[in-house]
Amino acid sequence: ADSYEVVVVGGGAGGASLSNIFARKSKSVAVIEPNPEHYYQPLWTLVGAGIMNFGKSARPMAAVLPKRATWVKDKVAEFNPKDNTVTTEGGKQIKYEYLIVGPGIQLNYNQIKGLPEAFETPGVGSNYSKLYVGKTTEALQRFNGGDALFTFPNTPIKCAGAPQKIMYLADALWTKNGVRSKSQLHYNTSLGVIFGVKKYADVLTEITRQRNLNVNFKRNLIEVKPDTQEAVFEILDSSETPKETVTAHYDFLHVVPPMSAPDCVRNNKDIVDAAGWLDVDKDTLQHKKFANIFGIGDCTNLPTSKTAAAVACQIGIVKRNLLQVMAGDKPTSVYNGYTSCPIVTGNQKCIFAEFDYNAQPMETFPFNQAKERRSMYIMKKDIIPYVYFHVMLKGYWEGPGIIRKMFRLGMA
Ligand code: FAD
Ligand code: UQ1
Repeated sequence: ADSYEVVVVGGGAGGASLSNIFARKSKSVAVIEPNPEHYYQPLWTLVGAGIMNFGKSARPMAAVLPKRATWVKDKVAEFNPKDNTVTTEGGKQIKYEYLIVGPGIQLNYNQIKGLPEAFETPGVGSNYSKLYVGKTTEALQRFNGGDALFTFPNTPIKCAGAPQKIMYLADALWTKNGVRSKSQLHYNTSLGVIFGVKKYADVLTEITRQRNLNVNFKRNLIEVKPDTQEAVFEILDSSETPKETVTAHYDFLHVVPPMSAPDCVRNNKDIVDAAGWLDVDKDTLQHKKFANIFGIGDCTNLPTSKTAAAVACQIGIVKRNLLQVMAGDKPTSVYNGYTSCPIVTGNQKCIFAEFDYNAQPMETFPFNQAKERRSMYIMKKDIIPYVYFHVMLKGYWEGPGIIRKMFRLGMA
């Protein structure tokens, strides 16, 4: 088998950044990544809304992975942590001394009955997949009034704000092109709150009231019937078995699918927790059973919201802790759970949520980030993507902690 000091699974936000760091710091690195392109997915909200071109979110994978690493263009099929190897779908065995696991999260669209067929019809889109984000754009444009539904599934997901961001952008677009007055917008979420942090939830609740956006809690999409343009929701707090359902008619439907860790992770009982996520220490990001394995990003069971902003902070923790482990020491860097969700709330407006493991706001800037601001929209649309591609992926950005400290010093 081919053998490397460090093997990185996934060339996404976490994997590409860490492989660039360890290409500089270790004897040999391999990255296992099947996709010829790398995507900055946070832009897909704006792509779906028709504000930005898809191409802006993509780079050739070869351009973001380090030259000094071996790119294995294949998919991990199986982890064999007791032998320090991984097996690929192409049948390769790859041996490692240290392993970084970052294959992201899996979209399980097929768990919703009728959905694959519904994507073949107009009016149905989903910003979460490169296959369906363009369908959102088309459906938003051709919408001519009626019922618009926006869903949030009954599983953990990446970027928990994205399912409602597209509703605010749809509201703004339809107001501009004159169809808003003949339409009803409904946000059907499996959760019992609009957002997990009270400070931002209060503002979002007020926004939905003012704009006449109807929010239904504990509603989980289980079936789409494209022939009759109907969506079936399970009522999660129903006391009956089986649970009661409601059927709603749609003219526009934005679907966020159920998600899980990728199959190669969740099917391996040695490396996951009871819920099927990669089982890592929430402080050090080291695997709980295998000391030479670290996890990063959406595939892990870190009890924080799954975002690229969280990954930015996790990069520094994995970097320092893995270097300590490679030197024979114990890992001592501790992750505070930092995550961020820039919630675009309309035409050039954004609430900039930032918080930690305790769901307490942890804001970077010396003003109230729960207020809708144009400056934070520019931050989300132009500045952070620039930082992501030019600084973070190269391994030189560990989140905005440094900016936050600068402001604190300046204010003191
Ligand atoms: P990813 O970046 O998804 O990378 C995973 C990589 O692993 C991929 O390249 C994939 O091809 C590869 N892979 C998959 N399976 C295998 C396998 N078996 N073997 C090898 N490689 C594999 N985050 C924010 O911070 N702010 C936002 O505003 C925001 N908005 C979002 C909006 C949308 C619509 C979406 C979809 C996401 C958004 N996110 C946002 C979330 C953000 O994109 C993710 O949290 C982030 O990309 C996670 O990084 P990752 O490295 O864990 O996974
Ligand atoms: C961030 O640092 C980051 O990494 C580049 C992201 O990922 C794409 C983000 O989405 C966010 C919000 C941050 C936080 C950045 C600042 C400037 C507060």
